[in-house]
Amino acid sequence: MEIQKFKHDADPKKVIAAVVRDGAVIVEGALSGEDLELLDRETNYLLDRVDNCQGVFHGYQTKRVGGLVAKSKVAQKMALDPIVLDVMDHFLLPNCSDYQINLTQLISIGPNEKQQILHPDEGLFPYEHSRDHQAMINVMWAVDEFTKENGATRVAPGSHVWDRDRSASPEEVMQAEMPKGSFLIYLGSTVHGGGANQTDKYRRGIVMSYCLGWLRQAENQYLAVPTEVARTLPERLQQLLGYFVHKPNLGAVDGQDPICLLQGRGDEKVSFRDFMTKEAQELLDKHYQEEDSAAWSDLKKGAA
Ligand SMILES: O=C(O)CCC(=O)C(=O)O
Ligand SMILES: [Fe+2]
Repeated sequence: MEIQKFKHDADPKKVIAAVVRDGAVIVEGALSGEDLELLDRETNYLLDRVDNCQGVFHGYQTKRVGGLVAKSKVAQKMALDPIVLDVMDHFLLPNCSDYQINLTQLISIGPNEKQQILHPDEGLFPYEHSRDHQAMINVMWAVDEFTKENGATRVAPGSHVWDRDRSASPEEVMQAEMPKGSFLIYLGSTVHGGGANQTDKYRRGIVMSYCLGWLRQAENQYLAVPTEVARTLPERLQQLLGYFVHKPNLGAVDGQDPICLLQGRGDEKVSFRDFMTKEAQELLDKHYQEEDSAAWSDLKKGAA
């Protein structure tokens, strides 16, 4: 099985269908030459200021930088890429009232780095869920061209539906070779890992990871992005950082949507409000209209 490739102006439905089938897809040509030049400078600046990671999983010849929404203008744009968000809507919205950024990470695999162990990223969340429910989805953006030689991400297409204890045989693993400015989308259940870098240059990639809105974020976005910076961002990006109430009742501050506080338009007096899903609101309305205790027990079942 190959990793299917699309251009950035492709029909999002076809991109989604490829992810449903293979658990991974490549989309090319998502950044302009100007964005790529700026990204090159932004990432080099950040990488000059960090040391190599220390660990077999993160690597010893690899550098990583987080908090990219605060640190890179181009990353702010990447996080809101329309095709990426179409894919997230499709896979994540059936199981949450909104999703959020899970983490942002610049990964620069240095010369002589060994290949990373193959893994699914969703192991981060210590709960077992059914295969038709995605907890997280990652997007690996190529800052440099990804080649077999420089450590293009290794992926086992189709592994998103394998039994969890099955491991990939060598012929089931492909490398996500792609020009810079492309991205690889892979599900949290898809088996993958960084490749070995056999060249004398770094391979820079940026992971933008998204997860269900009711999970704990791998990277604490409220601290990774200082409030002064978060305030200046587009509203959709503020919501993706986690400034929203997951319906009906997660993430509020004094009963209010945190985005109102971030944007400086909170209520003057404390005033709790409901953030019901449409279904829950209908049941509540029914209950209060009829004072019907059967509807109330339906609501409790629905929320369980
Ligand atoms: O750098 C890569 O290509 C993949 C890295 C990865 O999968 C990880 O660190 O979890
Ligand atoms: Fe990974």
